[in-house]
Amino acid sequence: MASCRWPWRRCGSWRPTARSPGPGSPDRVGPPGPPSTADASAQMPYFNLVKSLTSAFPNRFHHSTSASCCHSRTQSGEQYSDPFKLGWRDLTGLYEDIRKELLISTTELKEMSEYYFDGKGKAFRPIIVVLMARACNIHHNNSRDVQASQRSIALIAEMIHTASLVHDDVIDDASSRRGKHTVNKIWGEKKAVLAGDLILSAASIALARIGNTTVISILTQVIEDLVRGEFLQLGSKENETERFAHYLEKTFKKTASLIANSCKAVSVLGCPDPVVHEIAYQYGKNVGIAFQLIDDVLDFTSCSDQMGKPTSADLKLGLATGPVLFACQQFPEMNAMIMRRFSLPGDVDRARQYVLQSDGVQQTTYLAQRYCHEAIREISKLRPSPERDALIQLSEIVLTREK
Ligand code: GRG
Repeated sequence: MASCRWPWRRCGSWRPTARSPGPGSPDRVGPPGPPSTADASAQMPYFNLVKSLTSAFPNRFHHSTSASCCHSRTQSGEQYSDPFKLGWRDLTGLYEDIRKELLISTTELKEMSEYYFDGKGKAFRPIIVVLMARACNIHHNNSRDVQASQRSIALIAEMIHTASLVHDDVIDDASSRRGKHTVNKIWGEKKAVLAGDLILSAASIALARIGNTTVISILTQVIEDLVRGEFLQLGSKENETERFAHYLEKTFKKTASLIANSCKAVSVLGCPDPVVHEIAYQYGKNVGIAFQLIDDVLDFTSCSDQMGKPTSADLKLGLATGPVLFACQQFPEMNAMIMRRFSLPGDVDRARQYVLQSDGVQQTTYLAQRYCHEAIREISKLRPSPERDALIQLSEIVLTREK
């Protein structure tokens, strides 16, 4: 079961040092609504933004709520100690059902497109989606059932995610993922691109079958965001202020948009109230950004065995993520390395040392905590339910995960 594959650690909360910048506002990243959040944060000097926000948050941040400390109890009275068990009840047969969507006669293409649907992923997105579906249904009319269309969104989210991983590994020339060889390493780049396309097309067919044009447009926005996010990652900004806004926009588009919009899609299917759609979207957006920030931290703090892929991978790809951007505040000599995308011999090792000597890891973790705090604030607006509490608990797990 997915829950067993989710190691997480307990960690203390972090507070920023006086000289450390905090985050941009969680609300400043990603759509919806004008002004475009990324544009807004780009226009505003980042560090002023940080100053104003730092004062809006308590200095010592800890987001434990009574709800998040409790075990979730379902209607049957059964107690769940983790949200994965609660969510997994609606996901039995997830991977078999995805493989059915991928019905393809060509043996090789079938093998390639099914390769990652082996139950080894965390299934983080499907879990969030079904929990959100139940939380919205209960909020709306106390319905305890997940609709078939809502469950389909969980499958579609995992399929879009997987298609993007397959393509991402081609772009990055990655050799391993989830502890095994990547599709591109086994079958070559050209076939890997086609396998990713095929998974995406199967997801599109499943989406069209739901037959709700609002939901179709919500989830196709994700595909545009994924592509734009990947494109943003290919570029870099010289100006330090713009650099952080660029990083957060990339983070929203590459990682958070899928979670935010999948949450919104199930809320639309379960409840007619736009206020609930916005809560679902904001929860997904903030958890998604926190998830990626922690992913960026783990690239520095975890070992490759644990992650199932090489670590320090971002530096090797020339990417300056949160820990580097914060470290650069303490060690401005990192600027030149960032600009040349760590391309000189020794750059990757030196940058890594700077990051580990700085408080970049802690600052990024603190930033992630603040996004999670925002996610909890949003989801707490829904009527209480075990699923709502599980979503609160899930945001804590995002912060303490080890892979
Ligand atoms: C094919 C739609 C499409 C897009 C092409 C390549 C690309 C544009 C986008 C890449 C987006 C991408 C792969 C972002 C990485 C997001 C991320 C944090 C992945 C890791 O997620 P986990 O840890 O992975 O949930 P598991 O293995 O558990 O599923």
